[in-house]
Amino acid sequence: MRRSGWPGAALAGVLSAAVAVGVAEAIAAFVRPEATPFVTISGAVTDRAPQGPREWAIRTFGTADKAFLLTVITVLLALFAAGLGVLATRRLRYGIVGVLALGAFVAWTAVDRPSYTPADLAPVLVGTLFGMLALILSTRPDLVDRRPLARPLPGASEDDVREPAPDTSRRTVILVGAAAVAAVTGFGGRMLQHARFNAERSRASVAGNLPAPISAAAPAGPGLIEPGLTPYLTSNADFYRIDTAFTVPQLRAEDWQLRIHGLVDREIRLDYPQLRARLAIERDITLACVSNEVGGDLIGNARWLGTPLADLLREAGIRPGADQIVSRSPDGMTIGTPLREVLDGRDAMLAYAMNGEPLPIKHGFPVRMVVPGLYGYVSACKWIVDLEVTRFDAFSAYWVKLGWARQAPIKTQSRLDTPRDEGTVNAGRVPVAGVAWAQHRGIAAVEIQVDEGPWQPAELAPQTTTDTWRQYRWMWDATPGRHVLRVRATDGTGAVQTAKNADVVPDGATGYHRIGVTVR
Ligand SMILES: Nc1nc2c(c(=O)[nH]1)N[C@H]1C(S)=C(S)[C@@H](COP(=O)(O)O)O[C@H]1N2
Ligand SMILES: [Mo]
Repeated sequence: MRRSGWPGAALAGVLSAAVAVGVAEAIAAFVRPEATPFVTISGAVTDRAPQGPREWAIRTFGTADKAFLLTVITVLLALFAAGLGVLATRRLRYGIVGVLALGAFVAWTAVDRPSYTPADLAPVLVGTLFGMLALILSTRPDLVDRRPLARPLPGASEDDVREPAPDTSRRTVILVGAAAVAAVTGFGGRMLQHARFNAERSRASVAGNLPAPISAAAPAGPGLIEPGLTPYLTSNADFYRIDTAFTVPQLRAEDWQLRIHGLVDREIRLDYPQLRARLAIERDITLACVSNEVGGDLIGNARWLGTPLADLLREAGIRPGADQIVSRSPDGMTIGTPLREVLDGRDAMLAYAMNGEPLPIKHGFPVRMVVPGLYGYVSACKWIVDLEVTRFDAFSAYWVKLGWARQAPIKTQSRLDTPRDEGTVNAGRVPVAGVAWAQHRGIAAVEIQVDEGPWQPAELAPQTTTDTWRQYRWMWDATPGRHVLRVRATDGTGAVQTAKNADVVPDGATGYHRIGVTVR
């Protein structure tokens, strides 16, 4: 055949990769959604990304950091595949070696996942095979040309005869076929994955009869109402989400089991009905992410229903020397929590409901941990299935290995919600309002400073627990011009929030939130 130009060859490479990915998606529907190439590659990259780029991605894309990573992977894969297409057209052997190398790399990312089982290799192996086939067919249609050769003219070589055979149409058919296979297996595989591995029905089936708490969350009153001010309770839909899961783990309540083991006198295994049959408590607890910048919104306050964790651990019998509990989810996350805080009387819980509904799947259905006063990465394991009582010097959890602190109590912080940063307001009485938090110490005071003026005490919403944020409001007599507003809080121990600016790494940001406002 005539070696067609490089755009056609590149397209053939890209479509072959699409076939490989599509077939892998379809096979994963029979293994598990976590075994698709995109998920395993993303996982391997996430686990190895150096702190700098990781921070940059979170800062720049926020909770869209996963979408960003998927885009980068897609673009790189397409470029590599295009190169393979061009290569295969010239030297098929090299193209095949390239496909095998890519397949081997993806297989390695699958094996690299903490939750790896051999079945996870099926999608990449079958996908690679089909991708290779697609590459051969689309770059060298002559190799599968079964038509009898035209009789050579006297003196002409066989090649001369075959060369003019019209095959652009065959090539087009092959490319269109590859695109169709990729689309059908890819989208079909996705749909099948969703149908087979979706916990939504299980979640609906346990929604009707949530246990009544033996001790309810203390009613906090109506809270402060002010346009732009964060409401006291965050709805499930508005609650921030932070996790490393590229496909949200789909655990069904009826399959769920928690194992408590390690440095304990007796192992405990608990299924979902057993968990819900235990004493239930309901608590308002403000969850915060250590990656929350000053003024950021990686924080939310929910009403959690669950069972006290300390009771369960005591039933298991904690052996001397233990100082950490490591919680695990099926996607391989490990979260290390100090035992001391869990046992010190605070409302550490295994939660199964959030704001009156079973936990949303994204927020850990069927069960997650919540510990007031500790950042999420050291306390709030979602989709929890395993609790190991151990020692800090025996095991470092996921984020700790990546350079974050082992111990991470939430730092006292405050945020200005209204007026908006860089907004414009009319001169006169302007409400300045927001939230302040110092979980498990409580908020005793919030003050506002205008320009370099004195700190002014704000009005606080009633507080019934030290474990939540607290709304505040201060009425400002705003005069025309440009002003800078700052806020600071004092916690329940009397300690004033530090003015010192610190980055989120390794154990949470500090500094005062400040905004610029134009008054006209
Ligand atoms: N299984 C699992 N649990 C997890 C995480 C995770 O990546 N995987 N992230 C933690 C972090 S860093 C935070 S801040 C909270 C966020 O909980 P949310 O997504 O429900 O707001 O979950 C924690 N629990
Ligand atoms: Mo977090």
